[in-house]
Amino acid sequence: MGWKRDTRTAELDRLTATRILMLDGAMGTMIQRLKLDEAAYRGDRFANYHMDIEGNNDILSITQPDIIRDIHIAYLESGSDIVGTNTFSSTTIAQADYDMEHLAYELNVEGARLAREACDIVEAIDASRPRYVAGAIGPTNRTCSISPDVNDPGMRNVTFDELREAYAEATKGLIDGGADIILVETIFDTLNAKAAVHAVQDVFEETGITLPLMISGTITDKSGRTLSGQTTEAFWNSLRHTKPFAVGLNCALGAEEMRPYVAEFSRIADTNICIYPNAGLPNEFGEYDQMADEMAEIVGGFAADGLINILGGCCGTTPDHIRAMASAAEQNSPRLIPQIARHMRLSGLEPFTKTDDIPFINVGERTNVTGSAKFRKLITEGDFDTALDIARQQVENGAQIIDVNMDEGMLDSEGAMVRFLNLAATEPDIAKVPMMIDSSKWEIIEAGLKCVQGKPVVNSISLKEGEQPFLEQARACLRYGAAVIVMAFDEDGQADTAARKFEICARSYKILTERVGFPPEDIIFDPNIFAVATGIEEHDNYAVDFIEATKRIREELPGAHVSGGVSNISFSFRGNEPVREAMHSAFLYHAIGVGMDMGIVNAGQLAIYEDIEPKLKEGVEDVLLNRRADGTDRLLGIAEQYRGQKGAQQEIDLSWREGDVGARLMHALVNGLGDFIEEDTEEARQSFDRPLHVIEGPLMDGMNRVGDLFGAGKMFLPQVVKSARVMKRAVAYLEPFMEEEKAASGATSLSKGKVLMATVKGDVHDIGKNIVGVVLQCNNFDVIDMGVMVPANDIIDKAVEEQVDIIGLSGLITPSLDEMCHVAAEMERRGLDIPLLIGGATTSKVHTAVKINPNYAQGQTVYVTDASRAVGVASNL
Ligand code: B12
Repeated sequence: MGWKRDTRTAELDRLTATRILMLDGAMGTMIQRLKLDEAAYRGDRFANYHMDIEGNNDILSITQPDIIRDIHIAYLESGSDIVGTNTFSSTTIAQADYDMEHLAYELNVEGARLAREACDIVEAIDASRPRYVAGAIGPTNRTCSISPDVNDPGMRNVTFDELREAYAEATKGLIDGGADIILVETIFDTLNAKAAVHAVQDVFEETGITLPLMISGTITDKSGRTLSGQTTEAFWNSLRHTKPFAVGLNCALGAEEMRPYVAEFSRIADTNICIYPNAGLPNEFGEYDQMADEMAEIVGGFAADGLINILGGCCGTTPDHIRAMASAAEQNSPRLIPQIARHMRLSGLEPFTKTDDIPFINVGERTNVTGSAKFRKLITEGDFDTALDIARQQVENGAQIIDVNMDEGMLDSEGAMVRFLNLAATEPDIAKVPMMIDSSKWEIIEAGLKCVQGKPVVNSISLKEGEQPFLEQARACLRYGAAVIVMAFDEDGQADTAARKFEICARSYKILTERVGFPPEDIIFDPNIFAVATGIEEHDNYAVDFIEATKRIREELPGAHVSGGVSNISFSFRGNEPVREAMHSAFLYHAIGVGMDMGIVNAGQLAIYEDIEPKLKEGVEDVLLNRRADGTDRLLGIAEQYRGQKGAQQEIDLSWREGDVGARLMHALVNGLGDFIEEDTEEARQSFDRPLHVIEGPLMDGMNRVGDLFGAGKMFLPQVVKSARVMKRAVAYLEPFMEEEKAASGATSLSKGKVLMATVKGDVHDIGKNIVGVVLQCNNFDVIDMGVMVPANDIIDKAVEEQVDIIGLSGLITPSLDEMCHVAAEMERRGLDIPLLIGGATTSKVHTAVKINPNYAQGQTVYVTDASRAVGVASNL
């Protein structure tokens, strides 16, 4: 049967379900082998061209079409199902190097046409299966997220719109030339890729021809990140809204080095996985010399482990490699596409997934010119460096998303938004978290969306101007790959009653999910937090209205989230910090209880719910919950006592110093108060036999209390960050005493062995791990501490390199349990047999025995409850 584009693409899904499909190998390598000279590149058409064009491989589609067609045929004959067009640099942007911008469209048409001809020739001989042309779109030689000028990190030499325009032209050419698939490849900057896919989707819409889309990123080195700094999962979160037919990796690494990232992709992506690594890493001469058999053996391992659906080669690979890899792949079934749990999955340089383990997301609010006078001053004065420090501090203090707002009448708000986001993109400490692009003007939001490579949140859109603009903006958010905050605002105004709030949110939800195709988990409603206790009776029920609406939204609009600007609630008490702090905490406690799971909060303006003085708490809750008619008057009366006091009441009230040392340590940890921590730790040390017992006694009790309050929504992440800092100070104070203990015990300094300690990937908790490290060191173990968020591969590489005797893994959040299983499986695969210690609050004896241990048959896996036991266990091993 003769294949046509639509029958071929229809067949693609069926084929990928039945076997691993083969892509081709390198085009550049094949061209280089021919050692073409300048004259050959020029051909007849460019014989008198005004500059040298040798090296412009894409021009060969015009000047030496036979060569390009023959290379495609050679790959097809060696087993490729899909060949990529010779169009890697066929954009106006990349062709500018040769003054050939005007040829971009033609290069794409010719590139696709030649590949199609080759496929048709091979299909004519063997029509049993279709052969596919993947229209290749390269990254261009410019990057949208990185400055070309070291002195000005905010500068860019290409914009999102310039890229989008160039990519749209390329896409049209590829489609007109007969491409069956569009392949956006070798992505080192995700923002470039977002521009590319945006353009591709625009062209699909314009032409009415929608082709399968393949996306291939490039992890530049063993840091496991793209050149623009994203991890594999962050990269995927940025692009998964484009629903590609396949996603994966190519170039930069050989198959061996690529393995951990392929495994990661395979785990997280609910689509086909496509990989085409280089033939090893380049040698001293920049050549690739991994032989076909060797490469086939490695990728055969990927196939056997069910990691891949589509396979090919990049730099250095040839038809021999494809033949060998095809026969290795043939013996295995394609990877089964996993079902991935539906969560809001945002990203900065790192992924951020809103799972049920995270009841509440703290959005940093200080980078908002309307909310922070200090930030506004810095921005209006053009002091962006100091303004960036504010963003950095917020992340350090526990903000999981940064809200950026530049809406100020006297400011070039769009310019300020672009500059700030471009600068923030180059600061890894800030850029690691997702951005929230906040403006009341759509133009400013859109300008911001063109600056972020991660998956951001738009704040906000609404039905205020009617359905048409709402639809357009929602569609744009979806195309840019953003989650979105929807205000409870419609043509009649901002909703104030619970019924109106819910009604508008429900209407918005219906439009978004049914007409726009917006994923419900990416919708966040803001049902408007208004000030209470204003003296106006109609305002008395505002907090209750919010809480009731929140409850209904979470119950009746599945997947959607609820957020709000918390400080509004206490507006009537401006200047009275203790009352405001109490109101915020109490409000959050009740709203989170019914499902509010995100909020713009000033972390400095929060009390610990449990610690609010009973009388104040009652007064505040009477008002918030509208429990009595005279609530406002009563609270005003109570508030008088606090007037003029600074916030964070506890810091001034020293009555907590009267308790015993255990109670004082508890109070200091729960409230994040460091002023007396050394003093109290010393007192505790004197009453315990050993310094370690202070850690495992009162200090652990304190942290567990923090954990309980946090888990119950009575403490918030920024407060836990403060507690952790105090805990670290207490532990640091005790360290020299533990060292002393070791010296006094007269123990020889003969090493008992080398232990590698790490907190696993995805987990930042390190207090426990650090303590275990210190305790082991004090007992004559050499400890190599790899820090937090350490990928399996790095742990194993280091263990092998340092020939350690034991690996100790720490993890405190549920996802770490899976990651520990993965580390164990990788240890097994890589032939290790040293003991593996497992510890940290969420780990358990049962989980270790049932889930981790079976992955590691060659070695022993031991669960350890606490630091003191670690020494005994390690010594026995
Ligand atoms: C402090 C803290 C934080 C700090 C961490 C600061 C830091 N640098 O470590 C911050 C604020 C950053 C934080 C963040 C988060 N946290 Co937290 N955090 C805690 C808290 C309150 C205390 C942890 C602690 O330090 N305990 C004290 C130490 C000494 O105990 P330990 O780690 O268990 O260590 C001892 C033993 O377990 C053992 N041990 C530990 N490791 C190892 C390793 C080996 C090899 C061995 C032998 C022994 C061993 O020895 C130690 C000493 O005896 C716990 C609550 C709790 N009860 O644990 C929550 C807790 C762990 N966090 C939790 C959560 C949900 C989070 C966040 C996801 C919150 C969010 N909304 O984003 C983020 C996670 C970010 C991430 N990707 O990791 C949850 C986890 C729930 C779950 N099952 O997933 C907990 C349980 C709180 C709760 N009840 O909800 N957190």
